[in-house]
Amino acid sequence: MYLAERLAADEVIFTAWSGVPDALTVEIVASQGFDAVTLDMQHGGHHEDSVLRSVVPIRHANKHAVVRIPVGRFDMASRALDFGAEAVIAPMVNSVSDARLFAESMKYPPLGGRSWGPTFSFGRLGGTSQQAWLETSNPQVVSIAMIETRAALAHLDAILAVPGIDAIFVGPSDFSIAWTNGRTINATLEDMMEVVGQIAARARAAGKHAGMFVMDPALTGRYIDMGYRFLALGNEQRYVALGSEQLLSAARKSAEGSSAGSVDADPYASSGRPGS
Ligand code: 3PY
Ligand code: MG
Repeated sequence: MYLAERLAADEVIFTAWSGVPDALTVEIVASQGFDAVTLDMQHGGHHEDSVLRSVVPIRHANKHAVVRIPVGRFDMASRALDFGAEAVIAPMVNSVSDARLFAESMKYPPLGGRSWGPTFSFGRLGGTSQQAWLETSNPQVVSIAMIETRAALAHLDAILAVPGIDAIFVGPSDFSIAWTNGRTINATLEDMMEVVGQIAARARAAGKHAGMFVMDPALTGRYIDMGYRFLALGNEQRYVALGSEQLLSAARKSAEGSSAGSVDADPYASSGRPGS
């Protein structure tokens, strides 16, 4: 089933977030319990070549491949689709004109201006004939515009009304900076929850999907109740940190009182991890 069909059925989709530009790492991420994997070209290390290669293990794991392009790089949106992505997330869509350019790169005519050439995606997504591909691609690819500034909020209804924009996705870190006029970076800021809820409600009222980057997994239920369905969790750094912490603390706990006597404590327990 395509991601577009699952969103249309109002399913909750959990996407992993990958910033390590390496198909072998993406293979490991894709084999976890997520529904989709998002390859991040904006703040993550993914680039054209790593996206081209990383879609393979994602498809092999029967997951949906999603790509977040860098700001304004709508040419990469078409390329991500040609590589086999089912959805593209465009950051900082702050105006109707940004939204139009994005939609233009995602959809074939007459809806948009996407150029023909599904060189890799045809095989990777089970294309049958060129004619069928032309007829089914537009509804099957999902254009996701990020709402993460006050300008985007001011133009939200007009952005949602752009034909070819299928969903919005809130970037809560950038949005918190905007919401507090540059004073705070806090993706879970309680003060912005009401407007975050209104964004999802307006998207749904316009017949579009809503997505959210979930920084605190305990907020997941609240976001779902607001109407968010496409939910992004973590990145490789976080998966490794959480998994290592769980393994090591279980091992240390079991080692206490063993014949080894005491074991070294977490070396970073008091000083914090490098880079954190
Ligand atoms: C943000 O929170 O600003 C994001 O872009 C999340 O990916
Ligand atoms: Mg952002």
